[in-house]
Amino acid sequence: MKSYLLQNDELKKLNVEIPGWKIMSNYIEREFNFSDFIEAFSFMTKIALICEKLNHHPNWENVYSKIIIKLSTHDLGGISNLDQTLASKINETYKKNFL
Ligand code: H2B
Repeated sequence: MKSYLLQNDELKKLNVEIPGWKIMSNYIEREFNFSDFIEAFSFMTKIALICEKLNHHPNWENVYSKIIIKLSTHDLGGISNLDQTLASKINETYKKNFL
């Protein structure tokens, strides 16, 4: 997929299109909490496969049952359509498997 930086009007719509994500100046961020490490890591494994397919990868940290994911497009220096696509797939994966 060709990536491009989101324009202001597209950035404004993100809170509706990818609920739960905080929109920062150069990246988007969401925190997820699970019941234990195995559940958190299982979520990360599912996401990792999606990232490889998209060739788009998160900055993330995991502390036991908590995961903080930050998405930005390093090649373009900001938030792109690929970040939006990945965030949306992450939301779907969470809803489908962990809610
Ligand atoms: N992931 C993210 N988040 N941003 C990028 O700019 C990026 C990536 N670039 N994954 C890709 C890999 C690029 O470095 C490779 C060479 O395609």
